[in-house]
Amino acid sequence: MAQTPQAKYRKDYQSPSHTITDIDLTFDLYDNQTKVTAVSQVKQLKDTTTLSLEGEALKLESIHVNGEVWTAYQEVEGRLEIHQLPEQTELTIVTVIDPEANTALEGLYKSGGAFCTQCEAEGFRRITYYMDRPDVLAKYTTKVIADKADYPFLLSNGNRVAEGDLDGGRHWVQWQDPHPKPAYLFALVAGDFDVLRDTYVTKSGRHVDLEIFVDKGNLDRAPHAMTSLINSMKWDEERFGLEYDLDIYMIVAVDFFNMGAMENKGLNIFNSKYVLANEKTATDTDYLGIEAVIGHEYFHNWTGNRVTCRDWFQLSLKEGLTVFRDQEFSSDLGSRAVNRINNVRIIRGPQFAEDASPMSHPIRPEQVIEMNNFYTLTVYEKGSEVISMMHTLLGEEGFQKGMKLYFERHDGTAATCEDFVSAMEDASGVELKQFRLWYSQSGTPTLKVSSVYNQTQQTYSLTIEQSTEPTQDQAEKQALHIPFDVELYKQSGEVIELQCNGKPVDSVLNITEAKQIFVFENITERPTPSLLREFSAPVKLEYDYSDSELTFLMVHARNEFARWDAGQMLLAKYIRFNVEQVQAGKEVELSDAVIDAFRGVLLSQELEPAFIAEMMSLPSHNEVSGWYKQVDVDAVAKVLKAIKVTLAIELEDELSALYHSLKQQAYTIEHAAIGQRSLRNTALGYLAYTEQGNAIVTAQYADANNMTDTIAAMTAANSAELACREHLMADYSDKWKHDGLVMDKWFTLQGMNPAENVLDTIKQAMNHEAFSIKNPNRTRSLIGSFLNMNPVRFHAKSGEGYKFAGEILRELNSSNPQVASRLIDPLLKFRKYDAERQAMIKTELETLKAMDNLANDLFEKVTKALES
Ligand code: B3K
Ligand code: ZN
Repeated sequence: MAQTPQAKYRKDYQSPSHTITDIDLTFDLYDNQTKVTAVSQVKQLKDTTTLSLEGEALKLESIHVNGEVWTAYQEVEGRLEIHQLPEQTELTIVTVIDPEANTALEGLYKSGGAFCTQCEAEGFRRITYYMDRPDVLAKYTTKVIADKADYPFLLSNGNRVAEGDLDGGRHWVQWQDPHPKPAYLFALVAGDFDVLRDTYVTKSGRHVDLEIFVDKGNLDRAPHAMTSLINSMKWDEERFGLEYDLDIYMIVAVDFFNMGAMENKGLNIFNSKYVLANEKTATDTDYLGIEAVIGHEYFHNWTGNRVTCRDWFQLSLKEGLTVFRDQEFSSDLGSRAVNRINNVRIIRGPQFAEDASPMSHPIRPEQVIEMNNFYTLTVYEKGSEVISMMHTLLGEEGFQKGMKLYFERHDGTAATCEDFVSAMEDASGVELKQFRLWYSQSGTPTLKVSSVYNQTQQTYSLTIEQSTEPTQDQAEKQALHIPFDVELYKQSGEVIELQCNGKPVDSVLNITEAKQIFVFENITERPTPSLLREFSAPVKLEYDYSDSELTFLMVHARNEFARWDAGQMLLAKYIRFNVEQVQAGKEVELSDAVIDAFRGVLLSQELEPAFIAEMMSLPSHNEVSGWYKQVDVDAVAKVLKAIKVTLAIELEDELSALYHSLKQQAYTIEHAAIGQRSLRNTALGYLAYTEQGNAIVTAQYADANNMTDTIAAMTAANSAELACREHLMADYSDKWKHDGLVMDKWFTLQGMNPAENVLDTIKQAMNHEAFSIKNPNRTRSLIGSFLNMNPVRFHAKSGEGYKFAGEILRELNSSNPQVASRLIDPLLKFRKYDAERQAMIKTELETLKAMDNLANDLFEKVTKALES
């Protein structure tokens, strides 16, 4: 490696020496030689005449200062230093870049036939030399020049202000964005598209043109994205009082994109996965994902764009808050319980795993080598949980007051997490001093709870102890302020009014110390406690529930989340117990009471189908793995499968009846219909393990009139290794081989295939005409699913899974380090496996570390893992 990459520290933040108030950009687009002219108005802020600009992979053509050729500059690794600069300057820099060679998909690159950009976090420096930091906010004017036939649409941020034709078949369009913004929100697109158009009138009467650009021929897959956008705009007005602030909102769908989507001001660029959907090509999950991501990017217009981040350590300021907002949006539009369950699954599974990994970091990281490595579940999802806890502590009214004050104080500026918490505190009067620790402390807290019922005194006490284990980045942990939501139930199912010291108390207890005892009075019988309701804090709960208490809560808890959670705790007890059984060479056992409890769920007349489906879903292998310091991959898989098979066989009649009763005629994406399909397909997933499995799955595949049912059949065939699997896979590939996005579902199933020879199948799939390792969606589908969702085969004792991962990572390190860096995560947790596996994974990590062109992205993760 050329130079050991250096970490940056949050504590070292320095405000900028200069600022740029306006920038005028001209792009003369060519595949390999795009000329970028940047004319910046630079203003000196501190006592230095040297301006330091970031830049990577740029060819510098010229520098002018106030129109004169400038020679007082120096190009150093990753930067350009311009000396002797006057206090107020017009700085003109011309650079040349090569979009076609840009396989990292950061900066300006080509996706299929179109030019597009991705500048967050630090991609603008691959376009021109600039103060590429979020606290420099400038007004942008952008002129895009390109061939008119190939690129009829030339787009950038803001409003279109001028256009014209040029000689040689070229044309130009000029855009102006009135809102000052940091460079990471800059965007440019040039291409030929089909456009779906609509309009939205904001509550104050502004007419907004809505335009969604998709590849030619895909117009019939854009309406759901448009509906989602309109719903988002309306929801943000109604729930948060926030209105859109430009006359046009554009979304462009591209096939080559490193993540989900990007909130560039007025010109969102999306991974086509989060735009394109119709019933033939997309599953219900895809539809809901599109709604959530369209919402997320739209909500960033206020939480991210109008108020941006002072520095990248503050990323959760915009991401945690915007995830919270998109989750509220999805919950207001659909089922709150189902949304909560799915979000909690992410926290308890992969987020807790991240906390326990070498990459552990607080939601506001203290040190970073490669910023792209910190777009994590911790910053996003745990960040959202932290916002959600504030919402719990302040209530909706207090929280909205806080948001209002936050915008009053910080609109148009770059702010910090501290600014946000202060606004919440000042507006509501709720003290958040200790609460702030959630921003600086990493790791997952554990709440150990025990209870005592005193019949004579009629009291019930809960003793709550909190602790957080040391993490790799932070040895010492302190007590956090944890909102702990509790309810007590009588045997009749009646909720007991909580009362302490003679006064009624709220169900949300404030845990602030290492150990606290809460004594509830007037408790006339031994109650059943419902603890950590709604998952009121991102913590692990330990309480010694009996089976009968859990089956009681599954029926009587008055909120759905608590019912589901009780079911999960019951399953968890049996999974843990059976893992030990299997390790001792014994058979997997499930009690009749457990089977009956799930029978009761299936037969329930009052529960929503979507919710029953969630109740019936077992925790994933990954989630279960997280319960152990050292995980026995094969034993966990064996237990999960055995429980599934046992429930399938024991409940076959009920599952069958449900399955047949839930058949729908026409496809609609109304929430009730989605819920019914979800339950029917959950039943199918079980039935696949019974004798009728092959027949019922084959029939569903043949009859399906929508992608949800098709994929459910294929998934069931895949997991249960049914005889029909090969035929279904071949038929699907035949039908969809020309459509990469639709083929991603097929690639995912190939990666997850439990068969012993899965690696051969995967290597064959890499030669499929729809596959390209250059396309992040394809790579994530095929390779990512193998690494993350096929634990038994990936961790095969032979070590071939690890070797394969190593090869792919070495290749991606050169072509697309961001994608490589996402893929490597399962390898970082190598300490969780037995000595032999550890050694084999370590070899792969060491081979990577020894590469001389190792990208910062992988360098940061590999070195942390090897230090663990
Ligand atoms: N802000 C972008 C993520 C950028 C990731 C950069 N590696 C999308 C989002 O969170 O909305
Ligand atoms: Zn975001």
